[in-house]
Amino acid sequence: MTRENKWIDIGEVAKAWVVEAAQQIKQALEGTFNVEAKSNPDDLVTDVDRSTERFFYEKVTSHFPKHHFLGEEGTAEKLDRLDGTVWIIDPIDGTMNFVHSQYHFAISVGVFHDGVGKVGIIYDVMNDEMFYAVQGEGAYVRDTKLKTITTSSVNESVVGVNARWLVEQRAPFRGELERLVRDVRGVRSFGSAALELAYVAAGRLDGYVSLKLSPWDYAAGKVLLAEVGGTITTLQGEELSLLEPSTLLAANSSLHSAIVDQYIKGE
Ligand code: 2AM
Ligand code: CA
Ligand code: CA
Ligand code: CA
Repeated sequence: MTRENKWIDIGEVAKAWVVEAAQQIKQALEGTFNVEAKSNPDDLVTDVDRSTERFFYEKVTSHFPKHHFLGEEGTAEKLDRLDGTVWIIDPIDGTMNFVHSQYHFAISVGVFHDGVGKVGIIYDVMNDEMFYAVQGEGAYVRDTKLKTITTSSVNESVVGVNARWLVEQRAPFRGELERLVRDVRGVRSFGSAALELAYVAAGRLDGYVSLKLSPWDYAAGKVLLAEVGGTITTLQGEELSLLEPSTLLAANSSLHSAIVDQYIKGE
């Protein structure tokens, strides 16, 4: 049987793996696990991040030997191109929440083909909330189809932003972000970039800003946002690389252009 859109089938397989990985993560939370700092004391990794990434790596390479794999914990070799099918996976997004709250963290899985987003899955493990999209087929939360996101002005918007960026003297765009944070209706900080992107797609946040994210943080969110008319780029409005870290701005289209034009590029 050939399906018109093979990405629907790949998406179903990926969702089943995500549910299986989530069960293993919940089991791990009942025992003890090792926590280490990576680049700095706030940058945590646990055994569970690594074993979950390995679980996906083994699933992808055994079921789809021609596909490529990019994950935060470096299970696969470094990838320098997006040709063919690439799985971009963050096994646990929001590791600090995982360690400190045992709540509000996600598995993020994006599948891209020749650089085009095909499948996006963001799964809030403890809340059992699955955000899911296949290119051209719409985006869903659980079984509910997400609507096209509505536009909003800056002063009627609630935006996700990490407060740390505003007190970091050397942070780029600090002054611009300070002005934005003053002007918006409210700011929120959930500690999981993937969930914040899912919330923008679901209309729970109007926008999300970060000064440094990597492809695994936003790959799945990019696929979700494309299905609901959201815009996701660097903070300066450029296309995201999917291979290198960058700044990030995701929002409804009018808020996105207002932030780029009036705050980042400056009037
Ligand atoms: P992580 O939990 O997978 O590391 C926290 O504000 C958000 O930023 C999380 O989604 C976190 O992903 C992400 N992040 C990206 N780079 C980070 C870093 N160097 N240190 C901490 N969080 C980082
Ligand atoms: Ca991390
Ligand atoms: Ca992450
Ligand atoms: Ca992670």
